[in-house]
Amino acid sequence: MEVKHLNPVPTGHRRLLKWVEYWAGLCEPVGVYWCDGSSSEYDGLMKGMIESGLAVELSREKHSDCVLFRSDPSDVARVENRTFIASRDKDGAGPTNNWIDPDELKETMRGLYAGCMKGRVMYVIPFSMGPVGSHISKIGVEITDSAYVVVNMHIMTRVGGAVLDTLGENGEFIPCMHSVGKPLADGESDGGKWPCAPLEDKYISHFPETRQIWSYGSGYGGNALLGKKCLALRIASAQARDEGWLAEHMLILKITNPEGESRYMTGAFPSACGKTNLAMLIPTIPGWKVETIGDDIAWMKIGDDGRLYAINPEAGFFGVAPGTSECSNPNAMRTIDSETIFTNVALTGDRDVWWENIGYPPPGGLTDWTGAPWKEGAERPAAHPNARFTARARNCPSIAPEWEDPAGVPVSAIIVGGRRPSTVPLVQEAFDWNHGVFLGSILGSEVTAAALDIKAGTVRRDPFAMLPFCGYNMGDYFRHWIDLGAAPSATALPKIFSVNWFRRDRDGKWLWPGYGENSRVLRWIFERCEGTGAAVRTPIGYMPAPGAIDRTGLEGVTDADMEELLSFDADEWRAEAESIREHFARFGDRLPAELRSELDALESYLDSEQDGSRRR
Ligand code: O2Y
Ligand code: MN
Repeated sequence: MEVKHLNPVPTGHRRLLKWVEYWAGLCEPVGVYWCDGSSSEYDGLMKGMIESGLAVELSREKHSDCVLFRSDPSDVARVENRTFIASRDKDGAGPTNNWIDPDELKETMRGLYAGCMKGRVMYVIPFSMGPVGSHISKIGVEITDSAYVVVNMHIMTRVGGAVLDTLGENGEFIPCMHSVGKPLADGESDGGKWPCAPLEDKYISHFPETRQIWSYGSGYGGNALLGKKCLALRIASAQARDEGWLAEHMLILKITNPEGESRYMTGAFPSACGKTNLAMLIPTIPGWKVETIGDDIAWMKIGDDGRLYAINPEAGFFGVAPGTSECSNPNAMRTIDSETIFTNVALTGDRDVWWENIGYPPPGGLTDWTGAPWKEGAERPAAHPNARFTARARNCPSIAPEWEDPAGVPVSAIIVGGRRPSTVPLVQEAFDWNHGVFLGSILGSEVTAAALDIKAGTVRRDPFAMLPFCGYNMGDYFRHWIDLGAAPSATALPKIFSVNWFRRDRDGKWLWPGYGENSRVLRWIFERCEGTGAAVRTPIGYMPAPGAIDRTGLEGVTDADMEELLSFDADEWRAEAESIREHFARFGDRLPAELRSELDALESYLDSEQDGSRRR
């Protein structure tokens, strides 16, 4: 079938053209539109969506160039149980991923894709993850039938002509296929309704060996903006393993001391641990400054000087709105003042946005995220708990000037942190690289929701916060981290730290205030990298020596609190070691011996502590 192009074809890249023609033939769109990433393209698509009723333009006085979308109630988040890693061999995906045979999956999905774009435009989005032309960046091309996806990709990635120029006639790109899975009959329109397919037809599929992404049925976030979790984490993690670098679910921040010396740190945190807040933190300690390089993903490569260099592959933030406030994250509040797409937040009578914990009470006349009138005291929240803002990194007041440096920034410290009410101290430094990998591999948060049918107090392990994002066997992922540490070229690797902002006392009270006060911990990490911070050796790592965490001006944290925050309880760690052994057992013989040795060393210390001989 002849493909109808709605605008001039901007590339002579034969493989790309053949790929687009193949999908156009199968999906039967009304035509193919090549995206150029321009502001006129963005404005035109947005205007169309506002006119069709899919989007609401917000008041220009409150939020300039901002819109609100409301998704279908069945399409509000990443769908982990419909996310697949289709490697040839089931062990390639490992015990933590959903696996389907790639041939079988492709057959099923081709059936779904056949005619799925009837009545819709097929958009082709050439995009770069990372600054265009950086040796760490990668190019992707997303096909989608969603204009919502196009405008979000404009913000989250670098789209357009410069990408095609870099690609040339034969360059490598990662093909990303997406459809909302809702064909239109003749004369039918969406009528302002969010198009998507039922849950059982949604597929977020990854083929790591052939570096392909096929997504069907969802128009939301990580399921549909394929540069983010699908490419920059699941596919990139497999590429990184093969090419000797790291694709990680980590923020990147820059911290500068009063003398003007700067260090860069990356941080892995599972969801709901305040990762975006930390990336945009305003320090409470005088003279210190934190700037943002990225809030979600870091790609890291060893440089010629043996250090690890990181880039943020993204160009925007897809942040959770509920909980974001002037108190929790003033920099995010400024970032979303303009050029922002809100999804599933509540709308005020004067076309402003509102969400739970925004820092002020709900004004009257609210419309909730489903489009229904909403009153204070209602059982359902006004904003969906996973409501999002898509905002430009360049609008963030704390963005570092070098955030787009193609060379990346040299990383001094890698931080891992979960949500642990007990056991894990406020901060600890790994003894060495392998011990740091061990700390990353056991990262997790305590589960409180009884609804999940999990015993309260159970730790849900989320190694390096990569559980939903590792595109291959997690045992091999651990191996890759260990091997990278042993690479002859890796002569000046970062130190690795574990943090826990979420310790509680026996009465359930938070022991640490968090937010801007976390700068006190970052300061200690900074000083450890400089070789100045005082530390004591404990069986679980180096911890701040008494007084080494600057508490000047910090109210509400007593000496006793500090002691508890930095304590090591052998009984708690005995239970922890048992739980780690169970966690490690999942990976069978793919678990690196080095990690087993780390656990053995911890357990042998705990045993000797019982008989008084103290071995570690
Ligand atoms: O629900 C979604 O589709 C988005 S999930 C997300 C978005 C931004 C940053 N991180 C995440 C995540 O789940 O880690
Ligand atoms: Mn994330």
